[in-house]
Formats: sequence, C-alpha cells, structure tokens
Amino acid sequence: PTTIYLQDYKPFGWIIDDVHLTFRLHPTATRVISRIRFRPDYDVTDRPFFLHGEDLKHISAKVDGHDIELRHVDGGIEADVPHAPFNWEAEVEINPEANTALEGLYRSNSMYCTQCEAEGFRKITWYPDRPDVMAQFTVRIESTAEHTPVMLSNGNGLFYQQDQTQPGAPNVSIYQDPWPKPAYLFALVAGDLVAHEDRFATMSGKDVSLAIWVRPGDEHKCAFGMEALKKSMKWDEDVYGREYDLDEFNIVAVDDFNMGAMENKGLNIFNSSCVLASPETSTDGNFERIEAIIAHEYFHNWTGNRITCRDWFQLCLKEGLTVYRDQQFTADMRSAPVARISNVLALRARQFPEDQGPLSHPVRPESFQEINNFYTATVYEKGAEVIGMLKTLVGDANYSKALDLYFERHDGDAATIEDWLQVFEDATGRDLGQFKRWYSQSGTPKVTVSEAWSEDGTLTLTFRQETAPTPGQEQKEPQVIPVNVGLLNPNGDEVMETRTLELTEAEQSFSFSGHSARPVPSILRGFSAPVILEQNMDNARRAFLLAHDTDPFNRWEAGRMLSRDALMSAIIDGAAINSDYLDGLKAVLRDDTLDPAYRALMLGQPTQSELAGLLHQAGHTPDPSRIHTASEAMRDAKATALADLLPTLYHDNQVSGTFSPEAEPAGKRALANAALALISRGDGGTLAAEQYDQADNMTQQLAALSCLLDAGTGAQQLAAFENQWSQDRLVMDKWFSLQIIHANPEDVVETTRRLTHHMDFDWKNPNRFRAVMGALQMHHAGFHHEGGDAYELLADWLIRLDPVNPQTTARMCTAFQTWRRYDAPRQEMISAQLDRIAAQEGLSGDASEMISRIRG
Ligand code: DPP
Ligand code: ZN
Repeated sequence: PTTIYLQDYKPFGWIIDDVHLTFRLHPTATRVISRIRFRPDYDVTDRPFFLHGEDLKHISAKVDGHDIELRHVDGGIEADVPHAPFNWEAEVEINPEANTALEGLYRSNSMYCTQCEAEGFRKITWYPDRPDVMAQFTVRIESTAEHTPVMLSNGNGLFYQQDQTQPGAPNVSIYQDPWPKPAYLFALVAGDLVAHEDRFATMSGKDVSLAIWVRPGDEHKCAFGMEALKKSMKWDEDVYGREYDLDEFNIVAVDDFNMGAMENKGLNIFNSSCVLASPETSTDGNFERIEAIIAHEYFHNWTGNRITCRDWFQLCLKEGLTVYRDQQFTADMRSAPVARISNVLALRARQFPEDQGPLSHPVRPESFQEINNFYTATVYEKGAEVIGMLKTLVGDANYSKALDLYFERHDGDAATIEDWLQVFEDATGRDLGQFKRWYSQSGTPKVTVSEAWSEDGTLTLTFRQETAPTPGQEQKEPQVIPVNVGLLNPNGDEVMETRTLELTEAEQSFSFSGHSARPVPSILRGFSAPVILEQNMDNARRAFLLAHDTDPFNRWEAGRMLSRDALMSAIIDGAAINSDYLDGLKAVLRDDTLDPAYRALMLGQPTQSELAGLLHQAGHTPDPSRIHTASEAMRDAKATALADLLPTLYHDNQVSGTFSPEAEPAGKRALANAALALISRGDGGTLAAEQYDQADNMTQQLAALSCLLDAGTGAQQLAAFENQWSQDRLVMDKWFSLQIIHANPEDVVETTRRLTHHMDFDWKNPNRFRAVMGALQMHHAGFHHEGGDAYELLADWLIRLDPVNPQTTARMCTAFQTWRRYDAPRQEMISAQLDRIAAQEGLSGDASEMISRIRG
C-alpha cells in the first residue's frame, strides 16, 4: 500500500472544459463512453497525462478521432497526448451487478446507483479522479424501459424519452449540470422509482422542483424528509444568504449504501435509513437524525460543491463546516441546549476515544493510505468544534463577514484550510497562526484549572493546558483555547455574564475583582472548546451548579460529573451511589419549568465505554464486568431514590393525539420513556407491557420493548414485533440490534451468533451488518466479556465481509481501537484477532491500513 502525503500535492496540469458521458446500462455489462475536452494548464510545467481507472474493461480510446495506445500503470493509464487542446474519447465496460463494494456504479435491488466520494469515479471511466479538477458534465443514460423507467443524473433534466411502442426499445434521458464539479460529486440513478414531489420558491423568486425518489411501497415515508428539505433551503437563505442554484433538486433512497448520505450536485443519494420516515416505523431519534442529515447534504451545495476541496487532506474544509452548519440548523429548529448537549455526548463517545487512541490524527491529516478511512469523527465532529471555536473567538458579526467573503472569494474553487483561515484573517484582521494548530495537532488537550481567592475581592483562575503525545506527534504546542466563563454568587445569582477567556499559553491566569463574597465560577460554558477540563471540585460545589448554573450546558455537566464520580467510586471502591447526586437530580426533575427533553438528558448517565476510557485515563485498568455492575447499581439507585417522582413524570408527559415528531412532543416522550425505563426495574415490566400494547408509533413501541427486554420479560412482544415488521427492512434492523443491546453480558455472543443464522441476516447489506455487528461492539460488557468470544466472532465476520465490502469492514475495525485500555489477557486475545485479520490473503488496503494503525 502506498502512503500519500499532503506535502506532495501537485496540480493536475490539464484543464477540462466539459465532459460528455453516455451510459448504456446493463446489469453485468454497462458501457460508458466518455468524451472530454482537455487543454494544457500552462501554469504547470510538468504535465504527465495520467488518468485514474480501476476495474475497467477497456474497449477503446481515441485522441482527436485517432486510436491511441494506453500504458496501463498502477491505478490508471498514461498516454502520449499532444501538448495542446484535444478531444478525448474512450469506451469502457463495467459490471454493476458484481460491485458489492458499493463504490462507483452498482446495482442494489435491481436499481442502479453510484457512490463516487471519495475515489469511486475511477471505477466508472478513465478520468482525473481528484477534487481539484472541476468540469461541466452532460450525461446521457440509455436503458431498456421496463427495468429503469426513471433515470437521473446531476443538474437539470434536458430530455427524456420513453419508447413504449417497441418492446426492448431504449429509454433515453439527458442531464446537464451547468456548475463545474469534481468527479466525486457525479451521480447516476436508474430504476423503478416513484417520486414524492414538491416545489420551493427561492429568495430571488426562482421555482425549484423537488423530489424524493423511492421504491414503490415507500411513498408514505417521504413527507417528513421533504419538509426537512424545504426548511433547510429556507434556513440557508436566511442565515447564510445561500440560494439554491438549479431548476431541480432530487433525493434518492437506496437500501445498500456505505455512508449515511451523499451530497452529489442536485442529486443527493441517501441510505434509506437516513431519509425514509413515518411515525409507525421511525423513532423520535430517527426523525431528528433524518432532519439533520437532509440539512447536512443540502448545505453541502455551497460548502462542498460550489466551494470544494483542493485535495482529500482538506476534507474537513467541507465536512467540519457543513457539520457545524447542520448543528446550527438543529439548534434553531429544536432546543439549542439539548442540541449542544447531544453534540457533546456524541463527541465524547466517538471522537475522544479516537483522539486518545492509536487512530488519533489531526483534523487535517498529513498522510493516508486509503482516504475512506479518514471520514472520521475527528474530521467531522472535531472539525465542526474548531469552527465553533473560531466563531466564539471572532464573534458572530465577524463570523458572518468572514463567511460572506469566503463565498465571494472562493465560489467555484477547490480550496484549502489556508484559504479558509486567510478569509478570517482578512475579514477580521486577526492573526490565526496559532489557531491553525487545531488543524495540524492531534490529541485532546487537557485543561487543568485552579482557583485562588483573595480577601480584596479578587478571584483568580489559573489554567494549564497539556496534550499527551499521539502517534507521530511527540511534542505538542499550546493551542488557542476559548474558555467561556461566568460567575455566580453564593446565593446562586449570576454576578458575571459569560465571557470568553483566550488561553494561548501553557499556563495562564485571569483575575476577576470587585466581588464582596467569593463567587463560584462556571467554566467552559457551552463546552466552548473540545478539551478535557480537570477541575478540582467537591460534590457540594457540583450540586450547587446543578441547582443554579444559568448556563444550561454547564448545569447539565454538573449533574453529569456527579454521576460520573459516583460511578467511578462505585467501580473503584465499591462505594454506594452518593446522595448529593440523587438529591440534586430529584430537584431538577421536579422543576416543571425545565424542558422535558433537557430533563430526560439529566436522567442519563455516562456509557460503560466512556467509563472505561475515564478509568484508563486515571491510571486504572477498566474491568468491564465491574463497570457493568456499577452502571446497573446506578440505575437501581435512581429508580429507588426517584420512586415517588417517576410515575408523575411518566403520566404528566404522555402525549395524545396525532403523532408529531416536533421537538416538544418528542421531548415529552423522551422524559416519559426515561422514567419508564426506571419504573420497569421495579414493576417487572407491567407498565411497559401496557405501553407496548397501546403504542401507535415506533417511539413508544420500541421504548416499551427495550424496557421489557431489560426486565427479561419481552419474549412474546419480541416475537410479535418480528411478525408485525418482517417486511420492513429498516424496522427489522432495529429488531436485530435491540436483542443484542439488551442482552445480559454473558448472553451477548450467543444472541449475536443466533441472529447471524436468522434468514433475514443479509450481511452484505451494510445496514443489516451494522445492526448486528455494531450492536455487538457497542455492548461494552458483552463485547469484552471474559474468554474473548466476542472478539473472535467479530473478527470472523470482518474477515468474511472484507472481500465483499472493504469500506464497511475497515470502519468496523474501530471496535478494537481501545484495546490497549484493557488487562493483559484481553489485550492478548484482541491482538491475536488483529493478527488473524492482518494475515488474511488479499486483505483490502482499507482494512490493512486500519489494522496496522490500531496495532500501532
Ligand atoms: N456523504 C458524506 C457526507 O455528507 C460524505 N461527503 O458527509
Ligand atoms: Zn458531509
């Protein structure tokens, strides 16, 4: 495998004016004819003519109408071409049916579809498959009418012909995309699809036709996605001044898809799990996620498509910014504090372990073997945090000014992080030299704070920042860390509103004077930087902040720290769950002025894998079984301490009438169902069984079933659920996952194994594979159960999947990234499995890069 380095970037040397593609679709022998106008880029002196290509059956190639000899080299072809403008014409044959890797053009349930990001276009035809080559595409699709009545590509539909007079006569459709784009944004879809249609009038009065295309039978699952799309279009106009730029916007739902969704210009392709929604089949969590992903892909139209990336090292340029934008959107559509807490929970669950383990890499990596392996929580979620910090540092008005300049200056460009930061420097006059370290330095900074009070009324906060070494980076430099701080007086009133302290040095102090009594600081409000904050605070102080903090994030965080510390003591010393936490929690839950969704989050507790990470950081070897026991003890303690309150929370938050996925009723359901989970620990599942029987939506049904499985009394409902939903693939994914998630640790492997023998365990479908194997690795105590059977089972399946779908295999290898946290026997067992995977003949480049990085 070859390693590619950022510092080796070279421009292509040729400019493409336009690309004409003709597809003659056939399940096993699709012909692709490309006609491309190339001209030399005279700014570049060294212009070897190299085109990417993989798994292509070459038919012919011509330059200016004459056959040309191609030299087949690693990953593509070279040819001797004139150093002057010329017309290229080539024909290749590809096999969509055999394409189980789901990159390039493939068939899924007799539907043709494409996935070209990052490097899939090279599996379609010879082409400079790199994001800095942007061109206008015209696409002609031909196929027989009975199989593919609908044929779509990027841009605007120009022509469509369906010949029904002669059996077997071809359909033709032609699309033209007026906006130059890199090949990774190319898309084609053809199949028997039906549309849920609507229209949108843009801010300048242009009429856009919108469609969500699905397989017949899924029409009733499109309405919510369509509303989300229209809200996204409006929001991007209102908040960023960005208008849509084509006559049509199409979304297609596909069952077999490696990612969540893909922002192809004018033709977004979605994993059906990320767009199809109905009250009967989708939970509130599904609705919220779908809304965010539709927004995310739509927002890419400007941040990603109109302004794209120069090379794949710049991936965070589009992903970090677009995640940041979709997070802002969710905060505006729903509750901002709840959205912020949810984002931080996700960051801590996915990005922190990555950044603190062998896969740690900078937000902008400097080398890779397989770019697919860098679609990570670091690039996406930490990338978004970096933008949030930038906004905090420059302020809202300057952020808007910088973004306007970014769109104005770089529209049509393939840009870099340097371009992005330059725009901020030019718009604000601020030097971002040190801030740039957020893009190049990996690892999670640890910020330690200490307090000093002097009787003249001054509180001094001293901060120290430190980042542990990460693979390839021994030395770390201080970063610019915006720390939002507020002060409360001993009565709980805010005496200093939130202000931003800028940490730039390894150690730094800030003083706040003029206080008559010692104030209580609330530090890192809103989680203003993606760091680990170490603050020596006793339970009384945490309980005070839980009761009084005016910053909703830090108020929640105070409760979180109390429950975390209680869990840690239970794990380390076998201590009982302390009452400070339970009393504080009770007070918050009783407070009806607080949003139910927020109170539902308050009832949560750190996950077992988060606890394992914290123990490891604190110098302990995590014992998965002890962690599990303590977590269950915490739930029991809450169930007991809140026994009087839980029925009220449950009954007061029932929602009646027609189901609505809006934030308010969803929040009530979240709180009622969190209460139900605790009630079920005491009543053997009676109330949950009642709810299950009465449920008329998936949120209520699934929550009840989860409680029943936890109580060990859900066998009958589980069977009924399967019976009811056996025809719905997305619901059946839940059915598969649920049984593993709620199994006892000692039963997890057996349950998983049994499910892999189920006739609906279609392991080549990424959603189904993840539903089962993802659940296995997420069950902390089950996955790490003594004996290591789960490690072996997962490795067996990774070995089996790799030749079929390397990308999904490589992604799932991350289950092993935390292996060095555990005791010697577990490390040995995992290491043996890593060796076994690595030793597979023909192991994909994707998986082999991941395994070797994880091994370290
Ligand atoms: N489809 C992926 C995303 O939107 C990759 N661009 O993040
Ligand atoms: Zn994205």
